[in-house]
Amino acid sequence: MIRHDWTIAEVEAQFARPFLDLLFEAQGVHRRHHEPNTVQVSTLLSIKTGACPEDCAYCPQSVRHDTGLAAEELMELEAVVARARAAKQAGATRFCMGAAYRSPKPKDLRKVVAMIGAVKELGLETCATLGMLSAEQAVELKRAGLDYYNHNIDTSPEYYGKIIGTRTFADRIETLQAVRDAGMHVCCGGIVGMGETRADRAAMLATLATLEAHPESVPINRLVRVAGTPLADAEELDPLEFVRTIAVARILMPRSHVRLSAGRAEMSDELQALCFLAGANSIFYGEKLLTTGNPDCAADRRLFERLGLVAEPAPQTDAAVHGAAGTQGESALATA
Ligand code: SAM
Ligand code: DTB
Ligand code: SF4
Repeated sequence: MIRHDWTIAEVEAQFARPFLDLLFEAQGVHRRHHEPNTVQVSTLLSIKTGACPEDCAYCPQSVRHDTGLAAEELMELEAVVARARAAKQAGATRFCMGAAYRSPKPKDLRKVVAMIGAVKELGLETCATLGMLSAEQAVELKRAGLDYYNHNIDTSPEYYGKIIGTRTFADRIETLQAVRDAGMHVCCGGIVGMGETRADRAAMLATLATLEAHPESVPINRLVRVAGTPLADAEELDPLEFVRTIAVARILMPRSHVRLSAGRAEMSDELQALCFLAGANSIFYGEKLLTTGNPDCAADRRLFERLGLVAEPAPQTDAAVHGAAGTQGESALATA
């Protein structure tokens, strides 16, 4: 049964269970709703980097934090397509384009619309994360063929104000609603390890699990502590608490893809294996996230081989059906 009425107390009770009970149930839920041993593979590209006017305390791209990051203008279409083609060749099935915007300007959105069309032509699923959207902008992106829009709530409503001052939690929910109303898949999750309490982690997951429809994709990021950001010296989260967060997300949102997202570069194979056991079934693949490091492709190929994991095939898209620039079956990661 898929529930949308989880109370925060119930979610906290999930977090408090004995670790093995929690993992056993999460893995059971996972197997009832998903192919076991199969992981969805997405590649990220920062199409516009740095100089962001927002003040998100975790983010190396905020203009307010001196992280030594070089700002870059919106990339040209051809360069984006080349990166998408390489991602497909390496085995990704979804290509996520990220831009350091508060919200996209009309001129920029037109360029992103062209990128979405071109990436889709390659037979890849498309995802974008461009900040806040109006209802009209969401419709424009849907028309362009965008499959997923990523917009995270990041943390609990209560802790949110400690992390971000330039836009509210309610703003985030409004954008998510616009994405839903436009008919796109929602990718929405958060970050743990920002000094929040377990109650905050529970409230964040309860917020996602009580949305009218669960996000199809739920990225759980472990904070990447970047020098120069206010969270550079945040205390490291207990790795087993991170695994618990994944497990609770899996139990609350059985049909969603739960993505083991930022922070993998600092995780052992053993910790990642526990995250998969807890129900994670998606990763970011490629040596860079947006501006920080991620395991390289060879390391992830070894990880998949060690664990007997295979990449989830892309759903049949029109482009794939018509054979447009398709390289089905030639990916560097074995597919299910
Ligand atoms: N500017 C847009 C926005 O914030 O909606 C899109 C890009 S933004 C970088 C996308 C997400 O990356 C953020 O919502 C946050 O969850 C995640 N993120 C950013 N910096 C991070 C870090 N240092 N560690 C973990 N996740 C991070
Ligand atoms: C998400 O939840 N995590 C990704 C993606 N959505 C856009 C971003 C992680 C960024 C980590 C810090 C960086 O590389 O700049
Ligand atoms: Fe800007 Fe997004 Fe980074 Fe916040 S998370 S500073 S909105 S790029």
